[in-house]
Amino acid sequence: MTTPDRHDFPPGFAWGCSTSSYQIEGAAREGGKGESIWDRFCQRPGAIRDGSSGATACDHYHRWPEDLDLAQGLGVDAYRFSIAWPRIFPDGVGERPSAEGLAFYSRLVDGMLTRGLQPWATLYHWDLPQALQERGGWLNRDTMAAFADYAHAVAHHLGDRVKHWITHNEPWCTAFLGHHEGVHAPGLRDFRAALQVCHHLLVSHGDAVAAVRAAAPGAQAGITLSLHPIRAASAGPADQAAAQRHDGLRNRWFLDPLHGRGYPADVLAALGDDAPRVEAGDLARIATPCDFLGVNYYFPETIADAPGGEGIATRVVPTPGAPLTAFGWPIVPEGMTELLTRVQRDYRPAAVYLTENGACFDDVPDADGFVQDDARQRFLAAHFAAALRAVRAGVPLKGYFVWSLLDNFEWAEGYTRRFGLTHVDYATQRRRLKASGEWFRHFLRAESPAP
Ligand code: IFM
Repeated sequence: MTTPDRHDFPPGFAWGCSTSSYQIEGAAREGGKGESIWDRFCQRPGAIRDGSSGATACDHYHRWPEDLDLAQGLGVDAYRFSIAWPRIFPDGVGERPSAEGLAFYSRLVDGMLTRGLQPWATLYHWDLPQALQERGGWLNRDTMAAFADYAHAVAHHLGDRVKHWITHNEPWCTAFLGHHEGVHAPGLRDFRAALQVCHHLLVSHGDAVAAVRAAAPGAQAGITLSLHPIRAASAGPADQAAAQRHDGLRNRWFLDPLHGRGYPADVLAALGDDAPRVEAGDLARIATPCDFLGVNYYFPETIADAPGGEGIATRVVPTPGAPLTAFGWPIVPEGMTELLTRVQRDYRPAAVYLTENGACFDDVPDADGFVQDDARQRFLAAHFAAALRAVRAGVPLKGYFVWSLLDNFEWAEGYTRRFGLTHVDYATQRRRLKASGEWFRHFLRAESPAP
């Protein structure tokens, strides 16, 4: 497979990199910020692999000019970041948004624009104000209204400069990792609750799209889903049916209602009494037309039947023949092409952006602090080629954001997993572009044929 050149992609194709507030900002209690569910969850013994938290993270709250310089130095067109809701409404709701919180993001956005970076703002990348969690969090329908108010407030203040808005990042993770598996904040283990949360997230997405459009006419709005190609572990009927169920809850549970089809009937049947309570008008709100679909692609899942298992009774088994990242995720670039062409065939979204793709490897800095991460470079090159194949197959793919600009706080894994194009020495906060970052820079400048 030859590595594509930037010029192989259509004119105007947006290249970018992504981050999120809790994973990089730090300054957990500065600038008037309220407590988030992640601030609280990290205090739970055993919740985070290395016992750490995002309290300091990459100290981006103070070092953002240097970080935006790094993004500019890469030569990306766009920078995807997220806004910490508790910086804007420390208690989740309120008469007025925090002037200090808005001023921080206003400076950040101005910093992007002066560096020629198109700002892409995500409204919810998992840091719910703890005050709202005390009132039931995403299980409480009032949180949907609070989210719409928050979305309106930030779009009102930043919408003159931010033209691309993402409502939720990976609602599957919020719902199921946070409320069923209990490995993400708020750490609940209740399948039925997770499904209800998921429904509220989707309704709140539609409401937030409307709020953003009302506050910032002409803005483009969409949602980012973590999607996975699903393969059955065997040709046997039980595994085939399990794969169908798993695809139902992982992918179609989101894609179908967002595209006006309601929840998939086969999944509703599999869920039985666990299915969420849906009120009149909810499905229409979820189906609020979007300007684009954001897709985060990391890996496919191979699925076996798990009779008597929790939830929809499926289990993920190793994907045959696939090498693994340091996180144990199978490396399958062709899965990206398969996923994108499937989304296009089945849903025909107006535009698609890969809002995250990247990989974690065991980076080892040399004596000079430089990381020669050839594996990440190969990973990216292969996935860029897979994206190009999707474009050539007719997918309206308009951009690709690499996860991530910086090594950062990887949720339950703490600082043990590094996804950055830039190495961060957390003791000194020194940043240093990795070999993969240098390769990406060459690719973006189309300076020389990529190896
Ligand atoms: O770090 C996360 C990000 O917050 C959401 N998408 C997946 C990334 C890697 O796990």
